[in-house]
Amino acid sequence: MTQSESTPFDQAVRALDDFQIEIPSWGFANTGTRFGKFLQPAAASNLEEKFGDAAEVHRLTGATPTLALHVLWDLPRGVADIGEVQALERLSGIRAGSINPNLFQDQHYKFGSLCNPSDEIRHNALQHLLDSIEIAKRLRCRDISLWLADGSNYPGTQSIRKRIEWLQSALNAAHAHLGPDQRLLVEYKPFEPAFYHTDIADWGMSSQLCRAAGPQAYVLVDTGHHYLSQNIEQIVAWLLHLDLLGGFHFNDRRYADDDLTLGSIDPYQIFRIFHEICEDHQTRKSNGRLHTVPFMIDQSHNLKGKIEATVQTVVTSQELWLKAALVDREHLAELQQSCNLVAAEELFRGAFWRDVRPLVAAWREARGLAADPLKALRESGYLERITRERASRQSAVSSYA
Ligand code: RM4
Ligand code: MN
Ligand code: MN
Repeated sequence: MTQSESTPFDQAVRALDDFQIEIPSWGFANTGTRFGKFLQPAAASNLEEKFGDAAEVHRLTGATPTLALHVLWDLPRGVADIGEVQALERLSGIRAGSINPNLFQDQHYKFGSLCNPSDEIRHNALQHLLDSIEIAKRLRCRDISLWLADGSNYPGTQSIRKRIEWLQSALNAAHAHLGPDQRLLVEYKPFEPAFYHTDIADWGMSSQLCRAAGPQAYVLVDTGHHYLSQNIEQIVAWLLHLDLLGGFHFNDRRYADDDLTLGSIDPYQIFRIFHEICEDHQTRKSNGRLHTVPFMIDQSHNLKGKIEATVQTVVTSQELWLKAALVDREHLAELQQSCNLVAAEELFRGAFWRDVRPLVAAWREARGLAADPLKALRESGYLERITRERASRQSAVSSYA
């Protein structure tokens, strides 16, 4: 059956059944800006609470079966904490998702981690990366998501060339430790915390590092990690073309790496990215498990309630995904081929403006989920309960800022 022969509801069911998005454990913890943290009484302050919140989001949305973990924040004792994670997986029904090494918070990373001029610090950083791969292996997690804060603040203060070599040899060594089902995802970011040069500043550098490291290394695209007005969907199209797209960290921003909720500033951008993915799904045969592109959320909910913000994000992503899935790509291809510009743009824009919320609600009801997850969250009493339980024991929790 072609896309035009099935009903919109059938198409919606297929698109939404297929759609999953990974939520981050740090999205439930107290986070802040470099100016400080505002604590929320309902914030999760241990791993059990993070898994509990993740399970609540999954119960409400049906789309978030996995939770991304940050090693230092969630498994501070490394492999020794694996048993606790496994117990929480069983208890909550949520699986551990991508494993994020933390190579940016320890004091000795002041001048970098895998690119630090000190042999000893580079060695320790690599060891942490290898430990993270081991953690992922034992938890049966496919992906290790690597983000480095490495870079420098002033011209002439570091050898950019030497740092490339150090970085490449570390990634090669990490790649050699991957299990056959594992992948190393390499994230890029043009600036912050370093403001002169960042060692993995863009998708070109990340792609090159991945290609040289080996076939199980892929590029991770964090939507907040681009210069303003950069055409992210074009980068996505290129990475798909090169078979190097490893996954996404979704969030939105107005200025820099703002980590605002997905689609809050520019929903059209997420729609355009999803369109590229949908087009790719339709045109290529599956390459097997190693190649499926995971959608992940990387957000910091400083002002909004954390669970509400997460549910809102998941709901928005489902709506934008469905809009993109319903683009009539056969017709669009004809219009593109004949350079019928206005009609092509109107078809594309029309899909974006289409109100798919009734279709998403119908899918939810068909799947036994709440038609309106945010309303269901408010009515569930969950927020009141965790606020009561957690308010008295808000302690310092490790997370960023
Ligand atoms: C970075 C990057 C990473 C995330 C850290 C906390 O900007 O997006 O993915 O782990 O923030
Ligand atoms: Mn990220
Ligand atoms: Mn970021």
